[in-house]
Amino acid sequence: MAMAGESSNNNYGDCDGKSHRKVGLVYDETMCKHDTPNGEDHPECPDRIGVIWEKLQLAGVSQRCVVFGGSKAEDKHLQLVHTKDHVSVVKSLSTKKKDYRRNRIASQWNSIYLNGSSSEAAFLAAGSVVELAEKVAEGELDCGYAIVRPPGHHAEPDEAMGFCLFNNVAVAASYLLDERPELGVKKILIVDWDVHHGNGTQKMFWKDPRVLFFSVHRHEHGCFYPAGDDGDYNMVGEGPGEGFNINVPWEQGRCGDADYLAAWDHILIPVAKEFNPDIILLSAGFDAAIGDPLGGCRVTPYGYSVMLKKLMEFAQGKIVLALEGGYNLDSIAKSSLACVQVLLEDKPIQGSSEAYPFESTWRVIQAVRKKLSAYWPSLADVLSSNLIDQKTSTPIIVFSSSDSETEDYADDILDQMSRLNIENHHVDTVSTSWRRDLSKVDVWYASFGSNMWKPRFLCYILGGQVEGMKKVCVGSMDKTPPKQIMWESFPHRLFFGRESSVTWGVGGVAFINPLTNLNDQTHMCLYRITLEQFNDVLFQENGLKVDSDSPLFGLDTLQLVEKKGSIPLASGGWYGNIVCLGKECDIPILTMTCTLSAVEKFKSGEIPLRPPSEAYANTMIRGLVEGGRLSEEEAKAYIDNAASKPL
Ligand code: X5A
Ligand code: ZN
Repeated sequence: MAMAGESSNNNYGDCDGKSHRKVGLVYDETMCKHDTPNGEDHPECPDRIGVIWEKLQLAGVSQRCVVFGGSKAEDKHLQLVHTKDHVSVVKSLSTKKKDYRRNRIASQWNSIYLNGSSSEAAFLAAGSVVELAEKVAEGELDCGYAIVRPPGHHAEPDEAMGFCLFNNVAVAASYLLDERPELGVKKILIVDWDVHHGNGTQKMFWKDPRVLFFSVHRHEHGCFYPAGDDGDYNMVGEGPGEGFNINVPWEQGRCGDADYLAAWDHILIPVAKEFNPDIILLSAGFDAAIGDPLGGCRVTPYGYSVMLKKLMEFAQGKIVLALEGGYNLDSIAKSSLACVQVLLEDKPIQGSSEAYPFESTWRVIQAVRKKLSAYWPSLADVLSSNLIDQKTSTPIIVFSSSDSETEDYADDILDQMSRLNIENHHVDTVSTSWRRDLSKVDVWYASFGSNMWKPRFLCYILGGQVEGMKKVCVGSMDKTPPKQIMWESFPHRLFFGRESSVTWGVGGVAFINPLTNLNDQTHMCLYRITLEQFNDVLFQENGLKVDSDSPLFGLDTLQLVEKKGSIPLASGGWYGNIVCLGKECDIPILTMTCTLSAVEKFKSGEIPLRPPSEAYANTMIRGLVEGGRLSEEEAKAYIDNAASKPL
């Protein structure tokens, strides 16, 4: 099979001397031609693979991989898992001259559209996964990612379904086992983290102990697509394949990193150790990603990278990702990039997620472990109550996530916030219900000073004080810890000023200039909290009480700051100026600093610039180091630099 792409694309050896893994990528524009017959919008759209490819190129990672164009699957390989009939029906689509003939075929299947290029794309998608899996199995590549469409995991032996025509991953698995015995692949682990159950793959290996199929999916007791009992945890396989089919069926939406990683740590990873696969094929749908319009779950790029990294400990890292679903273009591009960076092993994984699994998640995990412990002894232990006590109970749903039946993509949070704003306006003016309203909106609070150290920030949420603080915090009314934590850098100037503060005593505290300056970069730790909690942080930062009748910063002000970039509030405190630094996952990133007029006073010397006290600097250093952002030396140098440069 021919190598496609620019010849410069095979320089997988690094110029800086660091060796990283030989990672294969398949991308072929031809697969963009599969589209709806009349150009109607559809979530499984041609741009999906294009945006992923573009992201990998812009990030400079595709250039460090071995890139292949697609290759078409052979009929006999497709027939390892599909009926002869199904293969020939899909093949025949290309010769049909009229749309209505294809539409007739499409209408006999569930959730399928077809055009004149669907057949070619389907053969390419399957063939590309086969080719990539073959190269990884042979050792020519260490691992790889096939950026293909149409997806595959819903496709059953004799029918297309759920946007899938051929079961790409299943074809590749059977090819390795049945057609290439000399490669020595005897056991394959298929992991399916697409938000939907991989019903097709499950069926194809139902009685086959050579393939361990693991699918984690939103199930909702059989109400989520593809509805029914197939995705239930009781479905463990049959005959010689009994015990080699594992379903983790979420009872609810909104599952995120914590839920998925709990399934990894307490089900998949122990079983993978026992099974000891020769290669892993990953049905890598990204529709459980935060922001996905169909999935309604919340896995972050960081979550995907940790899940992938954990799988790379098996089969000497031989792993092949094949794209399945994923319908938010931004989310799938970012998640894909995070995964390829893990495949390249070129830097430690950045980020953290702080939320706990849902109560329902522990219930599901316990049920799965109990059912499967008959086949996998490592699942037999009862999980400790300390562990399962770490949970988040289900919050009130405001931004309801869509599901398969409604397929409503109107999850534009801003849009919803402006609606909220209108609906709640008169309520706010006649009562003090601001807390209830603002508790329904999430923001990222970006901290650049002592709050970068999580235990110090948690004083503002849970109450209390940490080493070096001279004052106790009361905490916020809603004591839920941040739902997520993330690090980013922003083009603002960090500086330290004031003679002393109540909390830290003598020495300057951190500010940023509200104006952007592309020559400066300030590290910030982002906490995902509610707008209600943000107000409580703001109250405490500015020495005010949290039992106020009105918020300092409400939905109207949020809209304004998103437009204007920064707005001073009537708090009179040092941190009463709110700055909007942008958005992440459609959620605004806010920070608090001094006003522009205060910056002028720092510049003129009317208020002194002062380096921070040792206790304050140490708190910042702990934040930067424990958050994985900088080494201790780098953190010290970063603070020294900010404290010594004139404004
Ligand atoms: C591959 C994939 C989803 C089908 C949903 C149909 N299919 N409502 O994510
Ligand atoms: Zn899906």
